[in-house]
Order: sequence, then structure tokens, then C-alpha cells
Amino acid sequence: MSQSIDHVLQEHRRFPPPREFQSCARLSTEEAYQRMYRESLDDPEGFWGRIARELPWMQPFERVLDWSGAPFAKWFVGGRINASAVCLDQHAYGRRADQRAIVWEGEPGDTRTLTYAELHLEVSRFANVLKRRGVQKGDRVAIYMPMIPEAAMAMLACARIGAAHSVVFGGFSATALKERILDGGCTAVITADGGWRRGQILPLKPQVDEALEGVLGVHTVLVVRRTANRVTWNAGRDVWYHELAAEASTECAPEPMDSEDLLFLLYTSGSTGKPKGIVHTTGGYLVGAYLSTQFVFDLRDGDLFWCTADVGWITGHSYVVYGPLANGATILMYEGAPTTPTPGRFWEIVERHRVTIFYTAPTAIRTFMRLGDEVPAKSDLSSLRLLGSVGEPINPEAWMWYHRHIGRQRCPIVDTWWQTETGSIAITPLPGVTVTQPGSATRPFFGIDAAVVDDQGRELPPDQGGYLVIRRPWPSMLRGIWGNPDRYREGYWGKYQTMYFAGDGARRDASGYFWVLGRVDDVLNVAGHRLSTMEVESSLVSHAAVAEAAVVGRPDDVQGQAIVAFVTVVKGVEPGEALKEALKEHVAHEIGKLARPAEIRFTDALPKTRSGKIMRRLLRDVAAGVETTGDTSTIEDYALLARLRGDEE
Ligand code: 7RM
Repeated sequence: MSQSIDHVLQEHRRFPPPREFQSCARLSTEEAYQRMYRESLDDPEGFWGRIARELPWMQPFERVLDWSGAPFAKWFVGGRINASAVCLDQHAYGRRADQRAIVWEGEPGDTRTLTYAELHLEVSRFANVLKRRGVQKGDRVAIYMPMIPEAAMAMLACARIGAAHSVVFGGFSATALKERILDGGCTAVITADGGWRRGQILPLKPQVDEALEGVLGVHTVLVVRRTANRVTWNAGRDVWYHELAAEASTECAPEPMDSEDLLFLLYTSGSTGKPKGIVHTTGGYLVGAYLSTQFVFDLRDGDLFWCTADVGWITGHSYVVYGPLANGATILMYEGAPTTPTPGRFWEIVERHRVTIFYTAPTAIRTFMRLGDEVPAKSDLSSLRLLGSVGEPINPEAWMWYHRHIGRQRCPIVDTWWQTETGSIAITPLPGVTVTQPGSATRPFFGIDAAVVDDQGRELPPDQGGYLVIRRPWPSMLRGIWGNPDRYREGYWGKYQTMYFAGDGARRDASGYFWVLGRVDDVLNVAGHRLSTMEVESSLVSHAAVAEAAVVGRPDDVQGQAIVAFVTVVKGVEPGEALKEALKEHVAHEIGKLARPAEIRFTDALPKTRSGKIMRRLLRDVAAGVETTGDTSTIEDYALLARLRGDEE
């Protein structure tokens, strides 16, 4: 992989911030952005020290950054702080006491709201329940929950008493849960009887029971009642939350945590081997989540912020829970599926609650596109003022659809690039300042020294695709991989030593904008040209018949790799030989003959991780006709893999 990555797509559309948005934005001029960004790089300790002091420390820090143990950073050294106090106490004892913290809607249509005062009380109660069950500072607690307020409460309750949480997405299997419980050394599990998903009860307790078979270290399973289905019970170990809560005090002093104490573990699947427990500590993580939420989403009083991510992902940690609550914002939380009971459920929620900021993933946007323009058209979306995207490169087609049909051409779109490892948004537009372009995450956030480099670590000239790196530490960066410091050092800092590299390709254009090209493991190599799968996919999706596409390379004697495209079509389109030819021609015409797919395969769905990222690794094996040896524990739809293989005959 010594060559740079060729880039082939050109995007010239530009969208300056709408004047109406800009006129009341937190940051509204290029000069103001430049001044702040420059300060964040020229005087990082001054910059981050000042921002950090906006949070309520229980003991002031002595030093902003200690990088002497690189690549293991220490931020806000000597400071003591509690994440739950940052998110709750400062607001519950201040002017936001009666402001709503959480507006929640269950899939069946039930709703709940909790003010800051109420949430503070409930989290304190929850914390006392944990204590009563013997959970202590320094312990790790697994959380395996549906998207109900108790999921956020459980996280904050752990933080309150100094226990670290390890949230495992409720859609994961018992095996995946077990692996994470064991790796993290969790001593308690918080779960629910079930959650509502697509009109059905998604049972959680059976998975927990199966996961805990033969596991000796877990003394407590705390079960929140949500769906009231029957659950099996393991007396002594299992306890109903509501029973203990009824007796628990609603006062619980937050534990003063060292800035570098563990706040949480969150597992991400490595492409090979077992999942990695990404380590995030307290002070730096909070500062990153706090500042990015404030500026990227231009938060102001009266906003209703809806980040659609499940709390099982980093996006749910940073932009459902910690970032918005640290800022005293009101969040919307929704339990269920986006299209239950109607395809317009999301837009009905926006209308019903008057959501002002909406943050979702490209995979969701492409699903909505496929359902048809008439679906969002039925709802009043005039409360929206800002849209966000995260999780994958957003293809310009989806960006434009989002802009037109959801933002109604009034709302800026922030395409935010970041990772579980970065903890908070790292490359992003600032909505009152940045001229956006469909497909570009634009510029680095404050304190992020991002660059595109070649194999030797030399910065590449504009418009050459290469490796995306961050050249210095930032407060919310991961502190390591749980139990495996070497894997951290080698995996992220091994390639360049002094620069962080987490596996994405990108190019930077002459105006300094970043265009993320996707994971470097996914790069195609056709006749010596390195092409990004994302660009070929983008071109396919720009064809009117295509809903979604995933492109992989299949070994080819002549060209090295031949392009195989897996394609789902939009409603009403008949897939067939004629369309295959048309699509090949379309790509050849848009990008060049080089990118012409050798093969198009129609499918009813693409294999995705449970957070919606396309698993090209699996498609590569399908395209090459070989068995998959890598980790498949994160795939959303097992049966699909068989269907994809069956198509080969
Ligand atoms: C937040 C999150 C991280 C990977 C990352 C990228 C991809 C995320 C964007 C993006 C292009 C974006 N954390 N990615 N956001 N690619 N543009 N705006 O998703 O750990 O689950 O994934 O996701 O490849 O490395 S994550």
C-alpha cells in the first residue's frame, strides 16, 4: 500500500450557511472560526484549559496535558470531576431545574418527560440501587438495554458512583454480550425484560441469562421492567429495578473522580480478532463531548436535540447522553424502529415534539430515500433548523435528498467525521460559518490537527488521496484498549509513531476541506489504480434506479482486482440484465472506464453492522466465492449472508 489513493469524483456544489441561521449562530464569521481554531493549535493548553474550566470541577486540575507517556495521554492532570454532576447537578441546582432534560417516546406511542430536577433525582436513586447491590467505585458494569430513559440513567448512575459502564447494544447476541462482559471483567449487568422493536417485544433477559452461563464474576443482574413479558429468574443474582428503587434514597453524592479515571469502555469490532474495548476516561472525554456539542450543533436555549443513535454506540454516548446533558440541552430519545408503525414515524416525531436539531446516519437517510419523497412531505418539519450526518461517508445523492426533503433547503447539514476512538467529533462544518459541500466533512474541529499523508508520513499536496491522521493528542481521545496496551500502541500509533492513524483514507482539497474516502482496508486496486469504494458506490447511487450500493474487489488475473457491485434498487424498479448494463455504463461514464464494474449483483439488502455500516469485508468473500473467516458477530442480518451466497449459483 505504498501508492496514494486516486480520487475520481468531483463535487462543485457549495452551500453557504443560510442567512437566517447565521444571524443567530454561536459562531458566524470565518474570522471568529479562524481565531479560535488557530488559538486551539497555537496555545492548546491555554485553549483547552479555558474550555475545561467552564465545567464544574470538584478539584481544579494542575496541568492541562501530560504527553510524556505518549501515546498514552493524561488530560487535566490532578483535577477531580464527576460526569453525572456535570450532566445533572449543575443544572438541577440552577436555572435549568424545571427545564426538560429528556423527552422520550416509546415505540407503542407512550411518552415520558424528565426535567433536570427529576432526572437528577432518578439517577441518584439508581446510583443508590447500584450501591446497595454492592457495585463500587472502579467496578465495570455492563448495560444491555433498549432505548428507554433508564438506559441513560444507568450510564449516569454508574458515573455517579465511579463505576465504569460498558454499554452493549441491545441487538447483540448472547455470545457477543458474553465476550464483552468477560473481557471487561464486569461484575454487574443492567438490563430490561425487553424493548419494543417493529411492533414486537425484543427480549433481552434470555440473552443475558445465556451470556452469563458459566460466568462467575457477575453477582447482580438488575432488570428494569419495560415490556412486562415473562422472564426467567435466577434468585440471588437477579433483582427487579423497581423493587429496589422503591426503597432507595434519592440523595447520592457524586464521587469525585480523577480526571483520568475510567468513565467507560465501549467495544468496537476490529476487522480481525476479538472486539477491542476502547478506553475513555473522565475529564478529557467530557470536555470534548461538551465543546463539540455546543459548537457543531450550535446549541441554544429552547433547542430539542435528537440524535437517533442507540446508546450502544459512541454516537449515543457523546451526543445522546454526555454532550447534550453537559450543556443543559433537552434531548429527544426514541425507543423503536424508524418505520414503525408508519414509514413516516421519524418525521411524525419531529413534528409532534418540534425537534430543532436532527442527527442521524447515511444508512438511515438512504433508507428514507428508498421509501419515497412523499413520506416526509406529510409532516411539518418547520421546527428543524440543523441536520447532521455521521457514521459513513455520505454520498452526495443522499446529502442532496436530506437537504431538500428534510431540511427543505433551509437547514445547514453538518457531516461529522469521528470515531469511537476520537470520542467526539473531529472533522466537521460549523453550521454558522462553513460553506458546505455534499460529501465533505470539511475542516478539523478545534484542537484537531488533521492531515492527509502518504505511506512515509509526508503530508500530501491538495487533492491526492492518502491516509487520514491526527498529529497531536486531543482531550477526548481514547486512552487505550482495555487490557491490551500493545494493541493500542501498534494499531493506532505504530504506522507513524508521532501521528494517530485509525484506518481511514481521505483527500484534502485546495481549500483545506477533507473528503473522507472510507476505510483503507476497503480500497480497490484495479490495474494499479487505487480507487475508493465509496466513490464508485456514490456514482451508482446517483443512478435513479439505485437505492444503495456496496462495491468490493474480486481477485482478477489481469487487472489485480475486478469491481463487483452489490446493488439494491428503489421501490418499483425491476432489476434485470438491461439495468446491469445501464449501471455499468453509468459508472464508466461518470468516473471512467477504469471504474466500470465487472459484475453487478442485485440483492434485497446489504450486509451491515448493527450500527449501519456496510460490511464490505463479508462481500469481498462472497464475491471471491470463499468462506468468511473473519468476525461476523457484528452483522445485523445473518440470514442475508446465506442469501447473498445463494445468489451465486
Ligand atoms: C462516530 C462513528 C468510525 C468510522 C470512521 C469512518 C466512518 C464516521 C464519518 C465516517 C466518512 C463521516 N464511530 N465515519 N463518520 N466516514 N464521513 N462523517 O461512526 O467508531 O463507529 O466508526 O466510521 O470510517 O473511521 S465508529
